[in-house]
Formats: sequence, structure tokens, C-alpha cells
Amino acid sequence: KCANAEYDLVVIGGGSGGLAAAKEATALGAKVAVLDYVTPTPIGTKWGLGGTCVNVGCIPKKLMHQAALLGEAIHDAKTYGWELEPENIHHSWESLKDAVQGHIKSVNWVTRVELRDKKVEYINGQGKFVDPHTIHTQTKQGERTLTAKYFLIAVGGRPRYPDIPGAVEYGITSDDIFSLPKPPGKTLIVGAGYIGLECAGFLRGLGYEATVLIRSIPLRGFDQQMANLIVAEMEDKGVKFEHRCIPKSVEKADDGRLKVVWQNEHSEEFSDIFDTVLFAIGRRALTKELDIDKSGVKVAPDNEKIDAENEQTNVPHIFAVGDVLYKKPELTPVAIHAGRLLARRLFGGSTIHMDYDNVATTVFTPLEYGVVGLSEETAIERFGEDNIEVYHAYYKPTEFFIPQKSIVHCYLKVVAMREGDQKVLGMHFIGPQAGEVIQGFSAAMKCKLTIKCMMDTVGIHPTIAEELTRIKITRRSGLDPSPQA
Ligand code: FAD
Ligand code: NA7
Repeated sequence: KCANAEYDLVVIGGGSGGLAAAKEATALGAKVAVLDYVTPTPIGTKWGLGGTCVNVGCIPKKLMHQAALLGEAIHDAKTYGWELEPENIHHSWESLKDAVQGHIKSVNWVTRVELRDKKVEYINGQGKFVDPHTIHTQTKQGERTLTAKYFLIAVGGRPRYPDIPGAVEYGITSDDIFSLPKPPGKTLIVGAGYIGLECAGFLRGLGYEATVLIRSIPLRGFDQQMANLIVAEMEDKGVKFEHRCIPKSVEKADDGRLKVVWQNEHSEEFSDIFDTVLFAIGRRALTKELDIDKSGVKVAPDNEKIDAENEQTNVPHIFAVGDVLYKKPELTPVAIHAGRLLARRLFGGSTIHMDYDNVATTVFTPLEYGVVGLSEETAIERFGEDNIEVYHAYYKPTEFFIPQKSIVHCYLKVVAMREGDQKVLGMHFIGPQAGEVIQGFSAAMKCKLTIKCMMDTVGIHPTIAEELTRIKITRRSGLDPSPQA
């Protein structure tokens, strides 16, 4: 530790994790500075304080998802007696984009005010390590050199581009889509992780043609039965999928549209013309830009992330939280929780560590997929097929009856231990409001939820969440899991 350090804590990165840690540390009496700086995207998109979630992640994504759901609701409304003419209802991309960006600007402003009120010093500059105890930054006001007792690396990540001709020149990523000045039009989405599928889902819902290139499997890391149901539902809603394909090139046609060539697993080539090409092929951590080698902190060779036990790097006074961490969930509440707990350990005498297990999440596709705990594949791998029980059911949301919406993909699955009270290992739910359904059950899982507890729970009728209290059919029984009366 630096004996005469200017700050108790310098946080590099003013996103979910960095800001949470900075505010908590200041509340505990520490002197804290936060550096936040956004490098513009290749097409020049930039944004304000607050990090990925607020500016180019969770928040704009959820708002655009909501816009798409509302489009569907207009059609449903007619069947419920609302005298509308959906044929004459049109969506304005510009209005949606302006509304979303307006909200983001207000959050940027509130965040700045909050930092000032809480006496966290905010520096709008890119931090670079000079040595393990010193950070240098260039701001509009001039150069700054900061020394601190502790450093927190919370630099997050940015989308990657594939190494193919035209990708960087003509493609965009999730960093650009939410502020795109003109309607995206016919869009090719490369990548079938959750960002790719969510973007394809809301674009289709807003009325644009959307095609997804899947290199191998959809939603790697998620339960594959559920992932395939999500893809099937999106196909029913008009999203096209090109399986086992990778892009080869993007070029601009004479009319300004984009010609994309892609290749399947048999090396056969295909091409089509799109208005927008969106790459969602994963994200890289921003450690190189931080001159991390000068700090002595080691990064993983494959993806430049930091492998830190209890958020502490190999350099004991340098810590890391959020998306920059190796093999940890890339989720806002994870970054926030880890940041807060770390600040309490550093400045509040706490000994409580972050528990990265059983963190719930939701994929906000047209029919949402909420999940907490293990996929069926991981449960089988860990405990063996004979030792786990899978309860499952298809169900009918009450509100789907009148508009006669398809229920074929409304499905849930609970993976549990087979013996005794049957400890629940994973819960999977596809349907409307899946995140709202799974959030409560994730607290139950923290309390060691069992199948017996679930069966002893009286449901709330008529809800979709009650379906999880009605489970009784095991996959092993071979009984029909079709909707129960
Ligand atoms: P970030 O929030 O990325 O913040 C890092 C900040 O540090 C950035 O502002 C960056 O510009 C800045 N920075 C980087 N390097 C430097 C430097 N050297 N000096 C100064 N500043 C620097 N999570 C969910 O929980 N739910 C969702 O629904 C969800 N949806 C998402 C949708 C999309 C499209 C994306 C991209 C992400 C989504 N996420 C979601 C993930 C979530 O946004 C991240 O997990 C979260 O923002 C990570 O927080 P962080 O603090 O690690 O980094
Ligand atoms: P993910 O979840 O890492 O998914 C990336 C997807 O892109 C995945 O389907 C990959 O296929 C595919 N991919 C990766 N590289 C390529 C190339 N070169 N060409 C074509 N397709 C490719 O990334 P996301 O961007 O969705 O999200 C990252 C995290 O950010 C996520 O966890 C959120 O929490 C926030 P693969 O399965 O590897 O074959």
C-alpha cells in the first residue's frame, strides 16, 4: 500500500460495479475518486456517465423490448373489445429512440448529481496505470496523476467485431443500436448469445425483418431445451435463423445497402442485402486500454479478463468487479452487489463475500426466459442423470385465451435432486414476465428450496407464476406435460 496516498480508493470505471463500490466506500468515510471515460464506437456513438447498463445495455434494451411488447398488445387489445385499427397504427423508430435517449440523459444527470451529493469525486478521463500505485489521466481540464491506498478496476467490456472485411466499417453493435438515428430496416444479427437474440426479438416486434446467424448453438451456457424453445418461438414470430453459419464479408452496394456473404458448415456461401448488420458476438474486457501490465495485475490469456479470488487481484491492493472478472456472470446486479460488499470489507470491517452461485437472470426475448440455478445439462454433469429429477409442464396463460395467442412454447422446468425432499437445483420458465416470476423463486432457492416446499405452496390464481406451485409431472414418468386444466 502507498503510505502517502491522496485517496483511499480510486475506482476506474463509472458503471454498475464501480459506482456502487464508490458510493458505499464514501458512505463509510473513505476518500474516493471515480474515473469514467467512454471511447466512441467506430461510427462515433458515445454516451455519458453510468456505464453499459444505463447507456447501452439493460435499460435501453428493456425499453425497446417493452415497445415491441406494446405492439403485440395493440393487436390483443382489439380482441378484448378496444375499437382500434391496428392496420393503421404505425411505429416511429425516431420517437422511440428519442424517448429512450431522453430517459438515459436524465439518468446520466441524476447519477452526476448523486455523486456530487455523496462527495464522490468524478473525473471524466481515461485512467491508465503508471505503476501499481499510480493512475494517470488526461481530462479536458488537464492532466491528473492519482495515488491511492486501494484501486478498483471496474472497466467492464465492449462488443467485439469479427475479423472479416467490412465488419468495423459497415457493421454496428449493441453500442449503436439504441441511438441509431434512422430506422434499422432489414437487419442481420450475427451471434446467438442473449444480446443477439434480444435485439433480433425487439427489432422483429417493431416490424423490421430480422435474420440471425448462429455459429453453433443458441444461448451457449443456458439450458439447451429452453434455448431451442426460445428460438422456435422467435421463428414463429417471423425471425429468420441461419444455423451453423459464419459471416465472411460485408460490403456496401451501390444503393448504400449492405451485402453480406456468409458460409455454412459445408463451406457453401450465401448472401443477402440488409440495411443494418449488427454484431453480437461477445464482449472483450477493457484491460489493455488501462495499461494493466504496468500495474502487475495478470489477465487471462484468452480474453484479457481478470481472475480475482474474492475480487482481489494478484496485486493485493488492486481489486476488480463486474464484467471485467474472469468466468463470472456479466450482469448488473452482480457487479453492484460485489462492489458494495467489497467496499464494506475494505472500509467497514465486514467479512462478507459475494456469492456468485444461483444468480437469477432473464433473456428478454419476445417470450421471456427466466432462469435461476443449474441447466439440466450441468445438473446431469454434476450429479448424474439417475440422481436428478426433472419436473416439467406446458401451461396456458389466462390472458392468452381471448386473443388466441400461441401457447406452444409456454413451458417450465424444475431440475431437482431425486432423493428426499428433492432440493431444487434449477428453475426455468418461458412465458410473459418471466423475470418477475423467477425473481421471487430465486430468493426461495437461496433458502434451499425443495420440491416438497414448492408443492406445499398455495398459488395465486390466476397467475402464470402459480404454475410453478402446480408441478407434478416428472420427465421420467413419461406422462404428458400438456397444459393442466
Ligand atoms: P460497465 O457498466 O460496462 O462500466 C464500465 C465503465 O468504465 C464504462 O463506462 C467504461 O466506458 C468505463 N471505462 C472503461 N475503461 C476505462 C478507463 N480506462 N478509464 C475510465 N473509464 C473506463 N445485465 C443485466 O443484469 N440485465 C440485463 O438485462 C442486461 N442487458 C444487457 C444488454 C446489453 C445490450 C448489454 C451490452 C449488457 C447487458 N447487461 C445486462 C450486462 C450489464 O450491462 C453489465 O453486466 C454491467 O453493466 C457491468 O457493469 P460493470 O461495472 O462491470 O461495467
Ligand atoms: P455471448 O453470450 O458470448 O454470445 C456470443 C454469440 O456470438 C454466440 O452465439 C457465439 O457463438 C457467437 N459468435 C462468437 N464469435 C463469433 C464469430 N466470430 N462469428 C459468428 N458468431 C460468433 O455474447 P453476447 O454479446 O450475447 O453477450 C455477452 C455478455 O454481455 C452476456 O453474457 C450479457 O450478460 C452481457 P458460439 O456459441 O461461441 O459458437
